[in-house]
Amino acid sequence: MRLKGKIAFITGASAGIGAATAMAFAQEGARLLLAARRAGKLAQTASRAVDRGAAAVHSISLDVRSRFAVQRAIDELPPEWAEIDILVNNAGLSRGMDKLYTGRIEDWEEMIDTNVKGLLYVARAVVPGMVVRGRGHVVTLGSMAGEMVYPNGAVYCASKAAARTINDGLREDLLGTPVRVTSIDPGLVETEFSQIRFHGDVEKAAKVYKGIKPLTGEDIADAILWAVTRPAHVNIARVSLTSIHQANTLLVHRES
Ligand code: 8X3
Repeated sequence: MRLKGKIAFITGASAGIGAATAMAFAQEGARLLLAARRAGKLAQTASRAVDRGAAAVHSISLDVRSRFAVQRAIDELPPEWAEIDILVNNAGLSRGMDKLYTGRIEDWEEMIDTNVKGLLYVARAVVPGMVVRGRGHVVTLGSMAGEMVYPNGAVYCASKAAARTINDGLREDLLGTPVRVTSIDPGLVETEFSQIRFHGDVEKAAKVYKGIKPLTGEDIADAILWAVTRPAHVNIARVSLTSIHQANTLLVHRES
């Protein structure tokens, strides 16, 4: 029960890493503030989190791309939910795998609006309260893609490089406060990620993980839980993790 009494706000909580983090935190007795666009899926995550032991769950249907919706969601939290201890700034996605000079501009907008601007809007709405209360931890979901660009992925990789810089800048700007800032930077994780990238093409998505044992959402949730349960004076700046079958974004070993 290492998160007993703590309020954790998780964006993109309806599936994947967000939902797995909700479960990991639930098992530690956290109070979960869960946000996602898909209300139906979010309700399922919420009910599973209650079964796993969450002290309480409050769900918000939210698209982080809307600056005003994000601010309103935070401003209108019931008082018993307002004092967020942990923010898992997780909502993000990839769209398309194309050469930069032929890419769909709609895909770019969606990635940049979610992975960069959405990340900023949520941090901007939540962090001031942490500073005032003198406690808090911000976890940003970065990616190995933010460390090394791969062909046909320039815009996604750029959005994750931006997340990395934003996370580092936030840590600098919070120096002198007790608020901690961590980036979790995974390689290949098998979630809905590739299906969303390929606009629902399940076969194409499956090929991404063919012949490897990819990381799971639970593996990432485990790293997040570790980072947020260190002693208060320990700030984990970055956790970079891959499957044993991946060395970096360009080098993957596939069993045939
Ligand atoms: C996810 C990692 O390599 O599939 O951010 O882009 S990768």
